[in-house]
Amino acid sequence: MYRKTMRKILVTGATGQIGSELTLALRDKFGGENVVAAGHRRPPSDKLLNTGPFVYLDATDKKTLDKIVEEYDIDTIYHLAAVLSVVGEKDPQNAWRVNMESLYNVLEIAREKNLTRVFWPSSIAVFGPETPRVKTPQNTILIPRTIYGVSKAAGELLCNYYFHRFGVDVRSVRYPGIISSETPPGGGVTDYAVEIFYEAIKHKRYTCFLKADAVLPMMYMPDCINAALKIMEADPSRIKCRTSYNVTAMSFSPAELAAEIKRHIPDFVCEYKPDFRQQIADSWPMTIDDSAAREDWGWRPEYDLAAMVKDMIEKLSKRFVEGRL
Ligand code: AKB
Repeated sequence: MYRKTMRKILVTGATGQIGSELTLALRDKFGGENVVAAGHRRPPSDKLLNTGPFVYLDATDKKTLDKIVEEYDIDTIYHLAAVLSVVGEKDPQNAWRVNMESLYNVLEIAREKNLTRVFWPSSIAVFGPETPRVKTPQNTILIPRTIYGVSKAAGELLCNYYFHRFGVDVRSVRYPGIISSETPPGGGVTDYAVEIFYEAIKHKRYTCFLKADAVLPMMYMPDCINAALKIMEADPSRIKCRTSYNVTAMSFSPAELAAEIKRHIPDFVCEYKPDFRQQIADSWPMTIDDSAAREDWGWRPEYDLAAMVKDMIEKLSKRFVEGRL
């Protein structure tokens, strides 16, 4: 069993939106000392520092990555460090370098040291304007228009190659936009769906950078974490797709999200001033077919739009009242 043979986990990008919560979930499950958090761009939270080891790591630096894997006897890596879609377009050369070099380093170390397992998130950004936008299939056209999407599509092929050529047990899901209350996202198109909550609670107003009817696939953080844990626990025979699995939980437009928030904050007003980010949203799917993930390893999300909004507002309102927002 994976759990019994598992010794130590390394999480790169542990101070980011997903990493900050996934690291804590892994520490709960496997013990704080067994989960090493690595980051370098954002400062680690007290919670991250107080619940287990923290190391400074730029995952494009293979020597340091290698040293950490040796020192902590790591056998499983969750490689989350990445430059996202909007930030990536500001400096495409850097986004390609960071995203590809870090993934290559992780896969090479997994091959050289015979690591047990690697998790690497892909994204709906692998799709492009030629892809069917409704119920986007698992196997379809991947011609992304952002450098982030290009690096994710190339990364999927690299993971598939390392599995078939070297037997590296790397597993991946294509995350949609992730909504969370703990750590803000780091520069993507779907960031609006987090910003809107902070502004609604603090100022009762939000100006959205996407059009009112720009529907995108989304997921709440508990489901995002569950997807990573579940695919990593599945028996290898159940992972039939070695590029990356489509996963989704809900799809909504900014107007639908604003209407749901208004049910909790009646005087909330949302305005729309679409900018260059709308063009990226237009190239991404509206809804996703994730039946392969459901059939192969039992993927099933728990949160829909109403449940997610209720939970976000409860959590952020509490922080606002306590002066911590
Ligand atoms: C982004 O908007 O860039 C990310 C993503 C969908 O991967 N949240």
